[in-house]
Amino acid sequence: MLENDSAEMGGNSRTYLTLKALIAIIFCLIGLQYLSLLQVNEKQRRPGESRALFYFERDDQKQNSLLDDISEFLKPSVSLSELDILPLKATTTTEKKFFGNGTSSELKVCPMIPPNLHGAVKVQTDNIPSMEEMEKTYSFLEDGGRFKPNQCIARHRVAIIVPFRDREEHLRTFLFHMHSFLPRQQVDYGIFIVEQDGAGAFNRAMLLNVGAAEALKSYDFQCFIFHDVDLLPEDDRNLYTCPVQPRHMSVAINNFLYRLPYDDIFGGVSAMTVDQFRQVNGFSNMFWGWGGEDDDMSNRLRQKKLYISRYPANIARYRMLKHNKDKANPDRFKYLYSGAKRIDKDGYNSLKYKPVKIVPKRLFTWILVDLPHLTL
Ligand SMILES: [Mn+2]
Repeated sequence: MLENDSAEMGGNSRTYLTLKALIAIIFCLIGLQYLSLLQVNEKQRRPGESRALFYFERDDQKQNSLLDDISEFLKPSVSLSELDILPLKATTTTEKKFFGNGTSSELKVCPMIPPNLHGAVKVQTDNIPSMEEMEKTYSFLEDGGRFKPNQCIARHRVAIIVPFRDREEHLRTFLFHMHSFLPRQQVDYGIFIVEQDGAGAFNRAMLLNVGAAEALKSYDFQCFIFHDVDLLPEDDRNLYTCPVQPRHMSVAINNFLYRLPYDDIFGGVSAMTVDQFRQVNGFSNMFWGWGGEDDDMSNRLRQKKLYISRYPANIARYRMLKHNKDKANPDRFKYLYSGAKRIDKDGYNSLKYKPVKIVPKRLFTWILVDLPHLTL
């Protein structure tokens, strides 16, 4: 009897202990989830504090003191004037110093980490100046929306390729933001706005192929950043440099609650070197209407043993501009599933198009193009 009792007792206290352990584990998990939420919401940090932090560094001090993180929310928010978006006045004076004696041969390669980053930056979406006003504001640009730093030799030559149609206001907002955002990163860049002529179904992927082809005709770019016109980066540590592996950049978008919708996503904003782009034969030309083309690229990357890389979600943050939903392409799944068979014959090597206009404007290179429906 006694033995039985004690065995029962032991059994009971064991279940009781397991129960306690389970409850403890659940609380731990809730705690961890809460901490990770705090990290995603880090944008409220003051920009000055994050200046020296780079995307691959851990902000250890921040990790250590959770209270610091919380106190950020209690402080009054930063005034907009503190986040000056135009540091270029200062650079023009150093430019004179450099080119005063007529030689640029003493220029050194730019530092790996651009020295004048702000961290979180202001994203202005209303009261955007007209194109003419912006041309004055950004008079340091060269024709074609080209920029290169003049204190050093840029490490990256980047073509920003933007598919476009009927979004004049978005375009102005985009240009206004990007030409203040990118020069601080000391990249040698150009912005290519590739506009589809006519009112037929939009073909984003083919416009990206056209942009890549035209960009390479104009300059020795090392990589492309394929960029939707309605996405604006919110943190300048999100470097628009050439990636080692293809980089998906629009990781955390406000409209998606700053969370990655799915793992293989490659749409929105993404960077590839010219080599990687050639390796996968560019984008498919078969996706007419909304959707599918970015997932097809994702499949192409996997097929050619390339990997999608990403910056952390607290840095790769974007604001999406509001617009009406486009009509989805009902055939997109059909082409998506048969993509593997087409990779070598449908893409950059089969691209045909009629350029209607190619105009190097001050703020961007405008490529107006008539897209034919290609058959294989
Ligand atoms: Mn959009």
